[in-house]
Amino acid sequence: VDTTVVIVGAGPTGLTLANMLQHNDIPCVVLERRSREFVENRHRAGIVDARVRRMYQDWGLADVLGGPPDDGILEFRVDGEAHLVDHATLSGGQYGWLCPQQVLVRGLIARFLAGGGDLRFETADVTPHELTGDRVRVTGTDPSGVTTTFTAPYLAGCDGTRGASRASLPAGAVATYTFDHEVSWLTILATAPPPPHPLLAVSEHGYAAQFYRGPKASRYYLQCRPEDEPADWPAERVWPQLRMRLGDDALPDGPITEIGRVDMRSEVCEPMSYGRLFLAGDAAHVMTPMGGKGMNLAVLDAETLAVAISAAVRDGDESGLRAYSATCLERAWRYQEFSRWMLEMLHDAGDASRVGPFRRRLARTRLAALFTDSTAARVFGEMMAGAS
Ligand code: FAS
Repeated sequence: VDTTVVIVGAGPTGLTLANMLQHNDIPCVVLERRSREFVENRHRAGIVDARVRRMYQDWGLADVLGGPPDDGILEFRVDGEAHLVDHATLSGGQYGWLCPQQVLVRGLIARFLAGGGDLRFETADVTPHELTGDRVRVTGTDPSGVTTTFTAPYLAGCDGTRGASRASLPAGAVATYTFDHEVSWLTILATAPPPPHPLLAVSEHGYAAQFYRGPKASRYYLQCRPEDEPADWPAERVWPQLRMRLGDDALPDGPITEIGRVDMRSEVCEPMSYGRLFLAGDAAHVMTPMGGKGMNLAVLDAETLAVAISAAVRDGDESGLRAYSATCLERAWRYQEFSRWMLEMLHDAGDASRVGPFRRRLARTRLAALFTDSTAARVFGEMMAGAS
């Protein structure tokens, strides 16, 4: 199959890129190893920030966003005391969307297929070859066992951190920067009423949070020990802890539909391109869920790459492709710094045993500034809206 762009991975990044290329009449093929049913039910992110909402609108893709608008208000509960921060107003009226990741993925798939897009689920053993010639060659095997060869001038690696794209890079082609934040969370999905606003709670008992994940669903984060396993946390232990840390004895509960542990670690791969391969989204950088930026940062890479490939194909102008890595990395490091700033603030301000009294006071000072210092609050609002 000869095309213009081969995209590996049908997550938010690959599907956003595919829809944008389709919008610009640039042929592409998407190769996804999982089934449609699997990718459409992978619950992860929950908020599309204002910058990304505008991006989808600009590309005529606003209809892929399901769910209600985000009113832009976060509730910080510090030792049981509530502080509402209206980051939408602080950012000059920029509003995001409460769009769970699986809802966005469903919308992007439907839109791409409705436009006649070539999206091949359950493609096994995707293997990129010849990354540095004029054309890349990628092989993949369909469910009937037939192996197909795809050739194209451009290859987009949108297949996450453990995908085939990263694995196809020769040793030394990229440097990988990783960081262990030494924080672990239980990540819990439950059929329980979502909070009126995202709720982030700081207390001496450890961090906890609750987010919208649908009209009858909530996502909870509960700081735990790194050695804790989900099996150590049955419902009769989870709910009292959540009530205590969220400071709400009347917190409604419900069936826990998913529980896991996420160890907070970050990763950035430099550069984000090699020959004809362009890494995008989690294939190039991983963020913690703190600040809700991982998916938002990922799809901004897709837009940068769509614009760059379009200029190269239409006008022979490859300057965007040459600048792709630097453009995306500048943004990725800003998002990593914001997420780390927030993670430190909300964890060091809580459990004193973690970092000692001096850093605890620093974190408390950072939190207090968020509620009292208009400059600090505005900077926070701008980052919550998403930096371009
Ligand atoms: P993805 O990993 O989503 O998609 C990659 C795709 O490539 C997958 O469909 C995979 O099946 C496919 N693939 C992999 N290897 C392949 C191969 N060899 N061949 C073909 N296909 C292959 N972000 C937020 O903004 N807010 C949050 O609250 C949040 N919470 C999270 C909670 C958890 C538990 C996790 C794990 C992540 C969370 N994230 C959150 C981050 C997450 O949303 C990612 O940023 C987002 O999925 C990135 O999208 P993609 O880059 O498309 O990668």
